[in-house]
Amino acid sequence: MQRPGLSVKHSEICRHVSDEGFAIANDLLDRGVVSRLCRLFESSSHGERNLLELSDVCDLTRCNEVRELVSAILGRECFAVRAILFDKTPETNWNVVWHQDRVIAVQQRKDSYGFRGWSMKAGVHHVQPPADIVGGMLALRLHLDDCGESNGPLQVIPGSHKFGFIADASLRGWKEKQSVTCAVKSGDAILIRPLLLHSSLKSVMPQRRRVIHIEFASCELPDGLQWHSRVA
Ligand SMILES: O=C(O)CCC(=O)C(=O)O
Repeated sequence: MQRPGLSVKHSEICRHVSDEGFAIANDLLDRGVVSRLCRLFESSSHGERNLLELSDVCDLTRCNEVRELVSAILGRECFAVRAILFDKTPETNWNVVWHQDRVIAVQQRKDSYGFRGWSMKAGVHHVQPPADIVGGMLALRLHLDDCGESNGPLQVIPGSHKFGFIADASLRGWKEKQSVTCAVKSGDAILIRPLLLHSSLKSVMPQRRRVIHIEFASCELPDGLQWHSRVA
């Protein structure tokens, strides 16, 4: 049954994210917004971290199209916590092996039960929280360039987000399951639960593949830990 206040399109996306762990939202961003963002990231090479320090990216997390979509899944109280640009260019091209996104960015290191594997990335503390915290999050991948079969698209294993942290020893079995290739156009978005197993191939096209990857959460962290960024 459709939740009250949700469009049919949003309720279908919610259902797909809940059952399969991902969904594609076609034409989420209009051409003008995409062109502005392409100009902003014209000279980036392989990627950039800490994008929530840029006002254009904060504005993007707050625009109606993004807010309505993300809050249909996480609720009205959700906020953006981390944003990264991924780019593949003819000069900087790579594949990403099957993995789950397990770490979050926090303001300070504080010991708390179930938080482990502390590291620093681009001057920011990162840590793996308990699986229910990262499992409750949502990533929105906004595509600035077309990303078909030959331009390093995201591949996912539907349903794998429901199994918490998947041990390396079980990965082999998962990799034998049917994966889905998420081919998208410029302006489309892919929503994924961070615990969904995903990978991507090298691009075999002499063309850029810019993706703004934004993570959203809707819960507080325990024991005085604070999300590194919080854009609501
Ligand atoms: O955009 C990609 O190719 C996947 C990147 C990714 O999932 C990651 O680095 O965690």
